[in-house]
Amino acid sequence: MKIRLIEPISPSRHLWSKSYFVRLGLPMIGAALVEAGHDVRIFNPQLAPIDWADVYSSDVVGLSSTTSTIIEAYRIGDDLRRRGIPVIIGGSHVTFMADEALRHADYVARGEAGETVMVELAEALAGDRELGSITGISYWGEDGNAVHAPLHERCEDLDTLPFPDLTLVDGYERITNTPIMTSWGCPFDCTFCSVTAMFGKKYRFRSAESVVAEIKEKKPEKIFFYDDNMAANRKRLKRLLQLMIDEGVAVPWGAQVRTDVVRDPELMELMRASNCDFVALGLESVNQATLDSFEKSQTVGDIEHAIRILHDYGIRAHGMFVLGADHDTPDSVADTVKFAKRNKIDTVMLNILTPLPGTQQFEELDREGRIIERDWSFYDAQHVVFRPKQMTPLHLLQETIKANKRFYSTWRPVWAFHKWLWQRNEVRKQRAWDRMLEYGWLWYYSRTWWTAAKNRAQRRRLRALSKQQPQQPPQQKPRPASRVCEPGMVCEPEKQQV
Ligand code: B12
Ligand code: SF4
Repeated sequence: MKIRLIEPISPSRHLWSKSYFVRLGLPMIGAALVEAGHDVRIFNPQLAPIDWADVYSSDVVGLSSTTSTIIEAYRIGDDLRRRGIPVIIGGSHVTFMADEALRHADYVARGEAGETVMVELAEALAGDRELGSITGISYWGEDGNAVHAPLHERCEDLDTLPFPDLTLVDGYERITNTPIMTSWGCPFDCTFCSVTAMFGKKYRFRSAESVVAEIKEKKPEKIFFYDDNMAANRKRLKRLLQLMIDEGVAVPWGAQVRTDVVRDPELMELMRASNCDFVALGLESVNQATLDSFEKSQTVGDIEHAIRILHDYGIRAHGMFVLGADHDTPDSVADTVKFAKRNKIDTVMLNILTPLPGTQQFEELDREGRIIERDWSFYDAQHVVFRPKQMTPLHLLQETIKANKRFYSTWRPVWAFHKWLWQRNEVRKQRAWDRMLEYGWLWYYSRTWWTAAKNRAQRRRLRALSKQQPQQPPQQKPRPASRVCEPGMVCEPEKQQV
């Protein structure tokens, strides 16, 4: 069967517009489909343009999406269905918004196990299987009602999953930082994060042997481990890093970790020895009350300590912050940048708090009537979609843009250029070049944010909203029972307008 898979991108310019990172869901699904004998190509417009002539002649198209890309996925889904091509959408957004997604697709894949769902759907479309036998899928039943099959069981042994096949993605040669995922789920439960709702609180990880086999197969120059919390089990991470060193595949790598990673000197030594280049830290806030409200199990002291130790080991720290929580005041945003500069955090990502479907945060803000934006394309952590408690939405937006400008000041790319110019060591020279491009883009992005029509429109809207009195939260109504609302999942709000 001719199957095409598409990862749509956000409709307008955003923080990640210049990056070549693909999510691994489609390459993994693609690998499973090829194994089952299908003809597969994957498109991600960030890497290469979509070959529409090819897509329009396929037997079925699979779309993968997050909340900020879902509007584009729906647009593509509507177009394909008008042409009579069956469409299935999967990913973290539709897992929690299946009824909404069914208005733009024939099938919706909820939860994990996309690789099994897609292979089984292809069998069903070929007439070799009953649709009703597929778990984790939603579709329109013959009586015109939505059918939500129970979720597929969580994969207990990640070693049984196929290695994501990046070569199926058009333009994959542009991927310089090879993505590899070694674990799913996270034992923490931060209120704003949808990872645990999607992949569970149980930390599941692949064997070190399986990961090293994938590295050997892909022969990367650099690796970005996509794990949400790479060091949630330190013992297994130590085994993996040791094996990477022993097998001679310890290329420069980066990963997302928590600040607690620095508590283990043996692990830090192994990270250095295995060429850990940078870590992305979920720092979230420099306001302790906010950290506590996020249930982050982390103190401001932990953050300062972690940055110091990482730098001692020669590892760059990328700090990811979330701004606009109920305990944040207008000063909190500026304080974050001061803190980041004082502690010499190498790069920062200043995210505006974004209530994502599936999270406790979404539930709460929706219940309190504080969600002010229902266009999902604004749910990219660079726009304000809710009414903050201690400042106006416009204030939060403007302060965040200003803070970005303050952090990514002109001297950063200039300094990196200077280092590149005078550096004689080839590896360091390349690093300085990469830094210059990164800082240059973030400098440019933070200064031209307002020039995008979409962003100007949001500023106008927020300005108008900021003049209005906050509305009283609506009377709480019990949620209607819905078959799609399963344990750990949030039901769709009734008033969704997509
Ligand atoms: C790598 C990553 C990134 C990369 C690349 C992302 C990209 N190209 O979009 C970067 C760093 C650029 C990034 C940026 C952002 N990210 Co991100 N990211 C991830 C991360 C850590 C891994 C993604 C991945 O490969 N997962 C592994 C694969 C296997 O999972 P998957 O793609 O979901 O696929 C599974 C199922 O969903 C299903 N499936 C998926 N698609 C399909 C399609 C079909 C047809 C079928 C049948 C099944 C199916 O099958 C797979 C399992 O078998 C995830 C967290 C996570 N654990 O997934 C967050 C995550 C996807 N990101 C998230 C967010 C919020 C963002 C940002 C908005 C945040 C920000 N602060 O900037 C931006 C948005 C960027 C954009 N594209 O607009 C959220 C999305 C939640 C949501 N509801 O949308 C996640 C889930 C993390 C979280 N905190 O909750 N991200
Ligand atoms: S923010 Fe990080 S630590 Fe918290 S639940 Fe999500 S993945 Fe886990």
